[in-house]
Amino acid sequence: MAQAQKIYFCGSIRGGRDDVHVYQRIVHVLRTYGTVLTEHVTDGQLTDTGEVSESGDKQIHDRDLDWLRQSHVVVAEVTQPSLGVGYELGRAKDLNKPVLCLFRPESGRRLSAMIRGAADGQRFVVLDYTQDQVESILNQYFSQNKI
Ligand code: 6K6
Repeated sequence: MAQAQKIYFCGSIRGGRDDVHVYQRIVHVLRTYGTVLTEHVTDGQLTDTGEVSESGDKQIHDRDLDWLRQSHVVVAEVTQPSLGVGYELGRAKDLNKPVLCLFRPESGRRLSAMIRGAADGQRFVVLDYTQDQVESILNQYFSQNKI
């Protein structure tokens, strides 16, 4: 797979940072498939206030949307509910980007109907998984989808 492929990874920041270790594991695998534009989402120093940032919110929003437009594929960890991730997924769907959403039912949560209900099994895919399946699920997705 070409390293030139640009991957936009989404994960909760102000929605809560409990799953940052899962984001790190996912992004570690994604790096083998291309360039991850949003590595900052895995920053272990970043709290749910986003205090590490010196950028204003408008700059964050505009830069992220620019990256989203440039991306070839969007991968989102959606277990921890996040307004920002939901917004990114809606924009990605409108841009007709290939989207993979990953949800862990073992969290005890139920995924929003607006995300699960958006799945079409092709362009917008929602998969339930456990952490030990990260590698196999991503390998399968990227080998089946010639993005
Ligand atoms: C600096 C270093 C790390 O984070 C920052 C500043 N904050 C953000 N920087 C970049 N992207 C952000 C930031 N805050 C939210 N986002 C985007 O929204 C990310 O792409 C995430 O996928 C998503 C998280 O949204 P919230 O609502 O959980 O914050």
